Amino acid sequence: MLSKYKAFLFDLDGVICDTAKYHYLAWKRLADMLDIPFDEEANEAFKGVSRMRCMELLLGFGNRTADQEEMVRLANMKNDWYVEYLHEFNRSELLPGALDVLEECRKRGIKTAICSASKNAPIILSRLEIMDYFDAVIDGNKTTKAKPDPEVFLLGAKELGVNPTECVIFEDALAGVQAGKSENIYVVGIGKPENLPGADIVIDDLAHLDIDSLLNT
Ligand code: B16
Ligand code: MG
Repeated sequence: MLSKYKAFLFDLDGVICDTAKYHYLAWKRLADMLDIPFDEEANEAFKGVSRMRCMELLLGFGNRTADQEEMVRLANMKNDWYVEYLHEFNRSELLPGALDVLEECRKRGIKTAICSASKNAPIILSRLEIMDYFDAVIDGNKTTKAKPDPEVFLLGAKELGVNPTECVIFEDALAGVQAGKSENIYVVGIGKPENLPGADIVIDDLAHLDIDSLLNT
């Protein structure tokens, strides 16, 4: 392989699979319990954001505050519901093109890592039966700083044994795009260009990825 890119770093939720609706159901259940207004539009702000930051945002929507202990209790409640919903999760939740790109990486010898904020990444990968497609999994259990800090991507590159600039990041959240660009890493945004300023290219989903032209960039 002659390309300067040796490894692909994938965000999980919103790039490989669609967990957003399950996060939404669990946050909505908590919001209803607390009598805080919350809808799918408000849920957009939670994408790519850590669990405790989502908790702060939710309380903010209701002009509420809570001490740290109470916030952890409520966030744990939400997570228990979310994990319960994940029992329904299966390969049908893979986003278009995800499996094809992962298989192509294996064929071409491109290293792969998951670089996600989610502490539930191992459960999700196992439910999707795609664990074997990744050489490294960096998730919310291994990081101390949330995106837009680049920690998760730098750890991914390190675990794969490549330089960060030899990687391509695939990311659906603005904070993830900013994290990658702060280290001068090539970022493919997944979603709408207007939501992902700074990404090197933006495509609707991985089904629209042209690997040959990316590797020749
Ligand atoms: P958990 P990503 C993120 O995953 C989700 O987009 C975000 O909505 C969620 O709050 C965060 O993981 C934490 O997830 O509560 O499971 O630890 O997009 O970085 O793969
Ligand atoms: Mg994401």
